[in-house]
Parts: sequence; structure tokens; C-alpha cells
Amino acid sequence: MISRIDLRGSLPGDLRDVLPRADLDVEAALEKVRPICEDVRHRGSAAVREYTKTFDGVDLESARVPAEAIGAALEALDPAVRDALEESIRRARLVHRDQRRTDVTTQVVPGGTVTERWVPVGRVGLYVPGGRAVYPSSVVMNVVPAQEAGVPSLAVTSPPQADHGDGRLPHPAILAACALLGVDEVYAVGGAQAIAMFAYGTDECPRADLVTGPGNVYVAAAKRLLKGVIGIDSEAGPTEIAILADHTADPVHVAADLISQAEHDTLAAAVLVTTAPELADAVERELKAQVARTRHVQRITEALAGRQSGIVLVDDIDAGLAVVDAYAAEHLEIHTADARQVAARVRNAGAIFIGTHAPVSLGDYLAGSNHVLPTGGCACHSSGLSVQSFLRGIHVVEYDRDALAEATARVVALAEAEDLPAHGAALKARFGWTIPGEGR
Ligand code: HSO
Ligand code: ZN
Repeated sequence: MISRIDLRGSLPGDLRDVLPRADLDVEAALEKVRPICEDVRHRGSAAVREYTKTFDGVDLESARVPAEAIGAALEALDPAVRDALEESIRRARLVHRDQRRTDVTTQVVPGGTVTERWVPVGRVGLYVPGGRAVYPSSVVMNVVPAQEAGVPSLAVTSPPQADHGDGRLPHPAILAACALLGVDEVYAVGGAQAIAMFAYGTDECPRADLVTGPGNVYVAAAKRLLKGVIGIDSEAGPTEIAILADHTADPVHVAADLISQAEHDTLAAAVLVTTAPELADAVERELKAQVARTRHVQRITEALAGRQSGIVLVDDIDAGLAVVDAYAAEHLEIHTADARQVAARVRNAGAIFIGTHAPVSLGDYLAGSNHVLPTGGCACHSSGLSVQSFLRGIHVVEYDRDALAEATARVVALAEAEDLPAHGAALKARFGWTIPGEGR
């Protein structure tokens, strides 16, 4: 059901060569989405409407979801789900509010300061997937940091669901989550055309400065293609869970957590890295037993059996840490003795979950942490979504005459070294074309 990679003895030079990982062919999808994006750029909402008809089977006169439909979705929401979403929002706000930045002014020299001023992005488009993945929780994870950052204009888009509600709107749970968060600008558009709509704007939807949120491979391709025209968070591939465990781990919990993320997608990755072969055997037995009892047996079985999943055997925790760092998982659970100390030594992960009482599923919904995290090894250079993702730090430079005079000789020297004398002249012009202190 799940393959094994035995790295006991010695570790290979580049661990990434031997570790399991899905290859997601975003490049191939690029050629498909290019004409769609171009079309939306030139024909705007008419093109968006046509692609929605083609790909989602829904013909919408207007892509904008009416306010009444958003309110009605909240009215119809199961009270238990409403309560859970409200608590999820409350906890996420607590964490993200603490991420807010204050402006910092540094006195560089007497009379010379640089202030870093944190300014929210003006308008953000948030993409929420539909189809197999209907995630009201992702609405929370995108909207809360944007709101806490102070983004003044915020729109959500999600593909219409032909087989839900009236068959023309995004999933009702997504609309209800928008209502709970106070988001009233919602569009029933998915796929590459949604990213292009935000990037170029249409007569219905003003262009946005930044688009965030996960999506399928076409959404990822459109983000790659339009990056620059619009800011993006990350391309977001299939979900990954890695678990670093020793002989103290409970195989029932380990197996349940591997299965929980395998449930997302046949391409989802579940990787166990362990020092204990007997745990590996017990987890395999548990996987078989537990998968048989879940709802999405086929999908999970395929994900666990896929080349992106596996059980990696290592000699000791140091080797295990080397492996999980090389893998740079979206989610990493630590099930070892001294889990907190082991976790403190991890360098690469989107989010780390310590010990048996912090499963990834808690983070997916209710821990307060963000679940939009770097996948595909990108955790070695990127972080998950946060307030910071929606802010820009603008340097504000203020020097008085004396401070500028004192800097002039060095600016002129560096400008000459770069063969850019006009740069130096810009300073000398303020001092009668001289370098203060040096004469003409
Ligand atoms: N594990 C997913 C997020 C999610 N799980 C949403 C359930 N719903 C990526 O972090
Ligand atoms: Zn999940």
C-alpha cells in the first residue's frame, strides 16, 4: 500500500533525489491557460462568461454573486458548522492580529532617518477552489490575514457549482463563510479565467494587485503566467504531510494523520520518517485497517500508494531531521520523545505540529495557525500565508542638508565606480556642484 525507502547506513549526498515527491506538470498546463488569459485580457467579462459556460457548465449573465444569495447561504448554514467557523475565525484572528507590523524609524546618522512604513496591498483577489475541494476553511485562512493587514478592498472568487444550491453559485458553505467574515464582493468564477479576471480586471471586477489562495494545476499555471501583472502568494500544489517519529509514537495516531491529508487528493503526499522499523510495520497495519473504514477509500489508497508517499527508515533522529529538512514538507508532525526540542531543530517546513495532541487536522481548521502553506519543497524558501503576505514595507528616507552634505563624497565615489556620474551630480547640484568639504 505504501512504499519504503531504507536510508539506514548512510544518507545519500542529495537527499532530494531519493525522497518521494509528486511531479506536478505546471509547464504543460501553461500552454492551455495562455489563450484563456489573453482572451480575458482582451474581451473581459464576455470571455469570463464563455469559459465559465465551457468549464463549469453554467451560463451566468453576471459573475458577481448577489448580496441576498450570500446572506441566504448563511441563514441556511448548519448551526454546528456555523459555530465551528465562528470559532475558527476567532482563533485565526488572535494569531494573525499579533502578526501586524508597526512602522520602525531608524536614525542612521544625525539628521538622517529611514522609516519602514507598512502599507497594506490596495486590492486583493482571493481564490477559493470548488469541485472536489470545497473548503470554507480556506476562505477563513485567506480572508483573516488580509483583513488583519488592513487590506481595504477584498474580493473572493470561487467556481459555480452546477450541482449545489441553485446550480449557478459557488458552494453555499463558501458563501456562508464570506458572510461570516463580512465579505460581500464575491464572484462565481473559477480556474485560469478567475486569475486573469483579477489580473486584468473586467467591467464587472476591478483589477486586483494581488491574488492568493490555492487551486488546481490550471490555477497554478495562470498564477505563474500572470505573476508580475498581478502579485501571487504561491502556486500551491497538492497537500503534503510528513511525520518524524520514533519508537514512542502511537501508530494509530500516525496512520490516522497520514490518512487525513491523503484524503485531499490522489496526488496528496503522506511521508513517514522513522527511526523505528517496528513502528513502520505497525503504521502499515494501521493504514490498511483505517483506510478500509474511511469514506474516500479509493482516493486515499491511490495517494498512499503513489510515488509521492512513503515510509523512510533512518538510523537516528539526526538523520531523520536531515531527511525532513531536505523534504521541506508543507506540514510536519513530530512524534518523538522530546518532541519540542526536536521540532526546534527543524529548519524547513510550512508548519510544524508538536506531539500527539497537535494533528494537522487541528491546524487545518481550528488551531489558529494558517493552512495556506508552501508545498512541493518551497518551504525551504517561503512561508505560509500571513498578515505579512498582504503588506509592503515601504522605506521612507528623510535626510537634512547637513546629513546629505556628509554623504556626498561617498555617493560620488560609488557613482564613479559604477560609471554613473549623473548619480553623483544629483547630490553635487545641491551644493553648488561641489562635494561639500572638498571644494570644487
Ligand atoms: N490541509 C489543507 C487545508 C485543508 N484541509 C482545508 C481541510 N480543509 C492544506 O493545508
Ligand atoms: Zn487538510
